[in-house]
Amino acid sequence: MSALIDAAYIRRLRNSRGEETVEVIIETESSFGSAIAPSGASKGRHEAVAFPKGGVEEAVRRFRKEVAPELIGLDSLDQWSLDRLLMELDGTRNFSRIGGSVAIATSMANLWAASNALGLPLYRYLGGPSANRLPLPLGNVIGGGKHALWRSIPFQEILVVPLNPPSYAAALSLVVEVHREAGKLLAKLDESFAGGRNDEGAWVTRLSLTKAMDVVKEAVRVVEKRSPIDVKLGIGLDVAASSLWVDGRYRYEGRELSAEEHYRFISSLIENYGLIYLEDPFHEEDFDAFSDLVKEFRDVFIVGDDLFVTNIDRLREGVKRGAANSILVKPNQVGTISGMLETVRFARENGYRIVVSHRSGETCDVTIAHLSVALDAPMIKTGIMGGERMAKHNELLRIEDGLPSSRIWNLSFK
Ligand code: 2PG
Ligand code: MG
Repeated sequence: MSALIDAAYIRRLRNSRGEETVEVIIETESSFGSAIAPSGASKGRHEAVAFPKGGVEEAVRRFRKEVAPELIGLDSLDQWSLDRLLMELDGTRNFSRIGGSVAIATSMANLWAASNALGLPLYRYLGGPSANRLPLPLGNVIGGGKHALWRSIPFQEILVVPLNPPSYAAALSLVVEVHREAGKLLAKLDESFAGGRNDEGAWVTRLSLTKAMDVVKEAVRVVEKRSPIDVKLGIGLDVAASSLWVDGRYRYEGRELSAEEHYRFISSLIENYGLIYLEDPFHEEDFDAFSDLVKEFRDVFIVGDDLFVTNIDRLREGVKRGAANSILVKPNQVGTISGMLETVRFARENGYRIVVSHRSGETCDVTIAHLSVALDAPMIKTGIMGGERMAKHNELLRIEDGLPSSRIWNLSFK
């Protein structure tokens, strides 16, 4: 069986921040697939470059002139060869010539075309017969850092995740309730609060970081107590610490902390708030701090995002140095589905946990919802509120609905 590609198109669209991005459409003799590239705001230094010099216009021009003609006649079912071709056509280490956005949109569009050619949902095509387990939704309730245009908390995301929900539908309803409850509390405690939300639909606030964390903790308590089922919710943080690291110090809330002082503050937060998830607590070159934290808090998800950028070489370094125990998987950081799969396989072999993630600039593209099931990831980080975030949740509800014997991850034994 084959599904030869007979056409490939590109068009310019916009993401949830109103920035330009690209959609790629692949047609085979018997099917069709399309995908839109997401975009980050707090990008890792080592991730694929989104667009070449010359921006979206140049990326589109290169796709039409150099990429599309080469795709014609390729077998869509051979994802590996298509991704290799994209790398060869680009010829750089970080997709700086054709642009990571063009690469990932092409790679994902092909994955859809291939699944459609076989009449399978994407999660089944990629994950095989055993892909029947839903991830837990990890979403940000209050946000700041580079995702808030106006002043908010210095850390990027205060997150919440149900640990033992009976279904994705129940899990989603819990995180939505926590978000709503936190909004009500902010309205009481923060005089300047007017319901403002950031790039990912998380609330913005002028409260201090720890006050904002208290709000989330209280919202969790209220929702747990009210819930008719016995369910536990965990709290997490994406510190996005690279954006706080300036001239050898962590600078936030008027303080200038040395690496050691910041480390101590992070450990105190884990202890005081019972955090179960910590993403990028240190800047992207400090592998040693990530490895110290794992030694101290083995059961906590210590997650590398900017640290690993879904890149196998960065992860190799991490494994060698014992840095982190989990990896955030964002396909556009590496630029191809095959590159992502290679990193995920290596992560698994080395006992790292997988968390599939959106970017702050998103569209209603739902590819990552399918990837999270195909990869059997324990969590998907895709925000809570906003149409582009809800698109992923709704797709996971559809997947759950279509699975006669679906299960969902349970992390309550931690
Ligand atoms: C992150 C992401 C998504 P961005 O840091 O984890 O929440 O943000 O896409 O801006 O890199
Ligand atoms: Mg992050």
